Amino acid sequence: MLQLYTARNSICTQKVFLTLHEKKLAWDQKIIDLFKNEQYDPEYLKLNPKGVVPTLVHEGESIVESTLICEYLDEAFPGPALQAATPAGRAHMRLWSKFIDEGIFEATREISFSAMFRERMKNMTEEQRQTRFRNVGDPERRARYISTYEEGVESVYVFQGIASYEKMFKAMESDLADGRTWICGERFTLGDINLMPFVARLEYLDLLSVWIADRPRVQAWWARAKARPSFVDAIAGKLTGDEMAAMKSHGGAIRERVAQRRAEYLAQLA
Ligand SMILES: N[C@@H](CCC(=O)N[C@@H](CS)C(=O)NCC(=O)O)C(=O)O
Repeated sequence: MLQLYTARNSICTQKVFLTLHEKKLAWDQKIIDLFKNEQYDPEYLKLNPKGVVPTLVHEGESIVESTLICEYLDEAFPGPALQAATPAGRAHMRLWSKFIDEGIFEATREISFSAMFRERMKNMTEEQRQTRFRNVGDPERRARYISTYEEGVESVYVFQGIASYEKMFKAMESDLADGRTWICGERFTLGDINLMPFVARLEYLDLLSVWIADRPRVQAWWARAKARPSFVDAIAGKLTGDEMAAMKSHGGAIRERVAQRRAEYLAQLA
């Protein structure tokens, strides 16, 4: 049996859930409470030395990194092929994974954090907060964390995140311009799966239209993506009404400023 370590509302794990549903696989899951620092438990660190979720354990092997887990599941199990059919197609598909792993994941973390988790951290004691900052081993990640906690949407990291999303949606609109159904062509692939949770997060934060109001092809792709049964099973159906309402109200509170910062970025390019 596949064993998946996850956390509530973990965006990286949503990619894995989508893949599991598309491949029609069964799994057992163990919830890691990130707010209780369970990701730093020495036993868990043996499985995932970075102390993050998700982690997949299959036949005694621990597989980490959500993009790699999704590729592993597609290759290790039968069911619909979720990778492009040709080497060139797969290289193109992995460019979308790289977009996510090398920019959009951080962008989403900063934007979500500035909207929501920051508020939650304000309710911690100073000691709890400092423990949380200290536990983030990587100094670069810690600096981001502290900046976004202290400055919220004014943090330079949030600005970089807003710019990363602008580049991503621009590239999507351009690739979809030839009328293709999915991001890599007519086959639904891990390229689409990689994008979906991140687009969903912006939608739940009531921020998506800041980037896609004037991008009809992305809008049409998104309507197709969220109509897939796997989206409902893996993402929408797993969120409670309270979680949805919290995301909408926290995101809505920074929406105007996010739109202004996007305009500032576009003005810099002009
Ligand atoms: N590149 C990793 C990122 C994993 C990651 O950062 N996961 C977040 C949840 S989506 C996490 O576990 N954060 C815990 C922490 O930063 O303490 C992947 O795609 O698996």
